[in-house]
Amino acid sequence: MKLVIAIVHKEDSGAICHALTKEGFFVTKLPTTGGFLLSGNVTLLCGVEDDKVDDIISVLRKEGRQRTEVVPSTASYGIGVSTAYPLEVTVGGATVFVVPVDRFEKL
Ligand code: 2BA
Repeated sequence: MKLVIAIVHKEDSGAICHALTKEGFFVTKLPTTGGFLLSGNVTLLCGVEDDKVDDIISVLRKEGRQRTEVVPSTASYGIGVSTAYPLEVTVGGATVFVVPVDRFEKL
């Protein structure tokens, strides 16, 4: 079994959760904050059998959109870093970690 941890844009999170649950996956949605932009994103936790991991990644690929975000010049971003000019960064459709699960129980 694997735990798929996916960090997605909050605007895509509803469609992604809907698509995952429609396909029969169990999902937990956590409100999170990116350390660089310091803006809200969403982290999804999905425990699945090994052979289903690629199906989840296909849904994320389909529903998650890459975006360009502009950090205003007045903003300070990250840990104590600030920019004199507006800065453009590309935020990916999803950042995905797949980790092994030693034990899974529902009590
Ligand atoms: P943020 O940390 O807010 O980062 C937003 C975007 O800013 C990133 O998009 C990347 O394009 C840029 N960025 C982040 N850190 C940077 C740095 N140290 N130097 C230059 N540019 C930087 P993504 O890479 O698509 O990441 C989207 C979100 O996924 C991140 O939001 C963060 O919450 C999470 N994330 C990405 N990589 C991660 C990792 N290796 N570990 C943990 N979380 C990660």
